[in-house]
Amino acid sequence: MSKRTLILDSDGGVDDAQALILLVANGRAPDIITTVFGNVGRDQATTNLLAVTAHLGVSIPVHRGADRPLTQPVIDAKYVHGDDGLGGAPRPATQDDHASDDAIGVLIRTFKAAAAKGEKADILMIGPLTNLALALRLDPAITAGIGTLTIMGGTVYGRGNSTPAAEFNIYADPEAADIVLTCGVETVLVPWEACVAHYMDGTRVDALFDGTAPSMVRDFSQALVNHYRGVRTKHQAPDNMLYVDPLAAAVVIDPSIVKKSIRASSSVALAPGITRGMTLVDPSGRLGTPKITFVEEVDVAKVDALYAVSVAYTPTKKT
Ligand SMILES: [Ca+2]
Repeated sequence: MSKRTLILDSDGGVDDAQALILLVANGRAPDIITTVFGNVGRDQATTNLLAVTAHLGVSIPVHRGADRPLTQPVIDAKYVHGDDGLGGAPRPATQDDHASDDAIGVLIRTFKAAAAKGEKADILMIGPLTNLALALRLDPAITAGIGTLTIMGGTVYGRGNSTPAAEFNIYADPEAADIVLTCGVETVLVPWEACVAHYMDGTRVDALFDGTAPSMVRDFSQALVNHYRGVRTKHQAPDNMLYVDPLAAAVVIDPSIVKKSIRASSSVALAPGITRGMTLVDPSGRLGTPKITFVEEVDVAKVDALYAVSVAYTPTKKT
């Protein structure tokens, strides 16, 4: 059975780059990439993802999407990802140009084409949820062509990172997130607390890279992870590599890694104040929105194994 079409929607940060490498190295390369503002601006995110595909020796069409949220001002996370979004990691000598400025149209056409054939396309979203929200607003019927929507974002126990209550990808565009989380498709959310709970400690990261033959992908990955470790230790966090976006990518590659999750109705707090951008988790279903899956625990040894494969990846051909 052929795999479903996979779309990767990304804001081009350090862990986005690692997620894309993880997908390609483990046989689940996205067919289409759409970009969005977030960790850095939309255009920088686009450049970054094209840099990653160049390092990987693959050609994947990259379509530029939203450069701002639906209603609020743009925020970024350069304090984590660096001014270039990739922590200054080495760039390829050459890279492809982006395929179009019509990510929203691409999403709509891809899901409609899938639905017309009685099929579905999967989407992994690892940035703010603006592109899919815009697509759903323009054509709500696209839900018929959406298979599994996997998201890195939100919280399950109410503990955020951008604010005490809100995780970055949701906080960056709460109105968009509310549209997406309540649209009624099969949704698997990998929340911030799961990202904090699943990591590789710094000693093991060093051992992994030391034990892997040097290559462009290995060296690029090492620069990414070491940048992130540096940001963490500068802020007195433990020296370890939180997976974050690669954790959501791992769930797409192997859904069986999920060991514990909650099914719950959800909605996003939109009111100004300390709860803005918080994902409400309602297992009782009284909220009335469609239930989605909040991941709590994964088999981290399996994620480690997928990550080791990604670090050792060498391009087999230039397509
Ligand atoms: Ca991201």
